[in-house]
Amino acid sequence: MASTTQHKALLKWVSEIERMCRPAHVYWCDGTKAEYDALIKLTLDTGAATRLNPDRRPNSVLFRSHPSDVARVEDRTFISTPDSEDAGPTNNWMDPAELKREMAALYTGCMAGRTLYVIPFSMGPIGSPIAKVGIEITDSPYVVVNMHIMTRVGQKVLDTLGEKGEFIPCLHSVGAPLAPGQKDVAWPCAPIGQKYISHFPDENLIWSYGSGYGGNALLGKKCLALRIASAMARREGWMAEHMLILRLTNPAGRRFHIAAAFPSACGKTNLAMLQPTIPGWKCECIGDDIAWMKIRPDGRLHAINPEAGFFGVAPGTSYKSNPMAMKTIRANSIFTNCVLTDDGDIWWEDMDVPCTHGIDWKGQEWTPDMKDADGKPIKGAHPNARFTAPARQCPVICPDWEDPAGVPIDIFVFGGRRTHVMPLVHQAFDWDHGVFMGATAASEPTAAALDVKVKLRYDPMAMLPFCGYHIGDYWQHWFEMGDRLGEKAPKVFYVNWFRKDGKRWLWPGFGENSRVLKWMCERVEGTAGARRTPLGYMPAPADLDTAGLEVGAADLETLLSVDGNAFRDELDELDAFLKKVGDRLPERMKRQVAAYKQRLGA
Ligand code: OXD
Ligand code: MN
Repeated sequence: MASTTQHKALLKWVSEIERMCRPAHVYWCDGTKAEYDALIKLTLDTGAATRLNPDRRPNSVLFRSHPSDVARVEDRTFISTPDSEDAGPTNNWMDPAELKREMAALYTGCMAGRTLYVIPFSMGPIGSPIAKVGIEITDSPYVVVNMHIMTRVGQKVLDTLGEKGEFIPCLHSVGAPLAPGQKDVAWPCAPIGQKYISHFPDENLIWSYGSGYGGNALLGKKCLALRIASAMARREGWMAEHMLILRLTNPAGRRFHIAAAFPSACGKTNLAMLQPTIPGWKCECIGDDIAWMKIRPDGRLHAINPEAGFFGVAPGTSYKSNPMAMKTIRANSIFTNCVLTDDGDIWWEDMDVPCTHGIDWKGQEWTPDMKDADGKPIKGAHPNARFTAPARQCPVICPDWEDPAGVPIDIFVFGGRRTHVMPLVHQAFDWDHGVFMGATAASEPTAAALDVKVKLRYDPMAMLPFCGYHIGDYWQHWFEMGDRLGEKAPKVFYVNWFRKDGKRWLWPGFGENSRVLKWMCERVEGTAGARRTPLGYMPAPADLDTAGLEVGAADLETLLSVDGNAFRDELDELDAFLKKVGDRLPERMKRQVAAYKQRLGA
């Protein structure tokens, strides 16, 4: 399609990029179903995608990525501010002029033989006071179809933009130009050293090159909705967080809105679609990954989900762990790096259904008994295999999930994956303590990032790979938001669903997590008991609703107690982490650390 906009700055930017990238064609996306269908057909015709059996998985396809392009590349992700100090110690920094020079050289002619797609998209319901418009330019049809699901794409966005509206330019190329007559490969991408996921927060600009996968390429998600948005949010006085949003309704009909931050692949999608096991409680999903929150005239913090779909980690998703996700992906979905079964459906590890033979994510014949040279089982699906599915297909999507005004947040939850030490749940004494809890959240690494080799990584507010500016300034922003919210600030909690004793899980997780959420809601109402510990308020076993729960008393005691020695042993690591923040470590954070050490008797 040709352009239908009169927005001069947008037309100028697109023609500049066209001159630099030299595509064979330019196509403006209109966001229609016909366009989606035509692009899916194109990927099927070129062999990039496989159509799944329509009787098993209607209107759905499977892609296999290149084995070098399977996850976000944190080593190749840059926050490029004029002053290196402003990117802070948790981001890779490059000088903007130098980075642009290097990348422009790569971008020059990089779309030869390909189509340049212009994708107008809205993060957030179109017209919401919290929403933002982005324009992604990409040479990947895979990106276009995924953006159709993950964001609101099309003419309506251009109409909202008018002739002068503000947009965030997002440039993406897979970095694989085609010479005349050269046949394309199924998953074009550039070698790892040529991949760049670059952000210029001072200009609200994103340049991504060389990868076609997930957060590296669907630029509305991590790049815009977290890295660029977090920097904008600080400037403009709101919050862009790596948080799911859910509504919990108690038997009396009172609603609680919870926003929860966990590092990638720690069960956010499962929690977002939780099915409570306790009678009378109802849970509805608003978002599974990102929350944009503003203080509204009622003085409370209101959240929207800027996305329109789920880009979820597939392995581990099953009718047991997340029945609502399984129902969401029954049709109209895109799968990446899953097993193709003999009956033309998809499969992955821990799906809880048998698969005796299929084609694995690398396109090879696969059976579950296959072993690698070291005798380890060969996985059929990549651990970071994904599904992309429209949020509206989720059976428990909240009727208000697209309310432009958002929902008022009562509770913030932080957490991570820790098989030892960290108890099931604790509550912050106050807002500043909650900021400290979020800032020092830690997790064992997962498969969502390629290049994380440490045993335990501190992941402040689950934003370590996503905060678009100095982490010390980010914490200061959190403290200041608390000052503005005062008594209306959400109450802050910390959870860990992942405690183990040897190979045995101490806590059953999934739907049973509703018991922990119930305690939180009762704390907000002031009806549940708690004991004071060095970590914060914690439920005694009797404070938690354990009716019908199959967890032994000894395990519950372990889950709900604090091993002071274990926490004291971690203080050196904590100090080393905080030291890296340098002189932008807020005074209020220092006070929290001192108070924490005193409570531990260290
Ligand atoms: C994601 C991630 O894809 O956090 O949501 O990596
Ligand atoms: Mn995420």
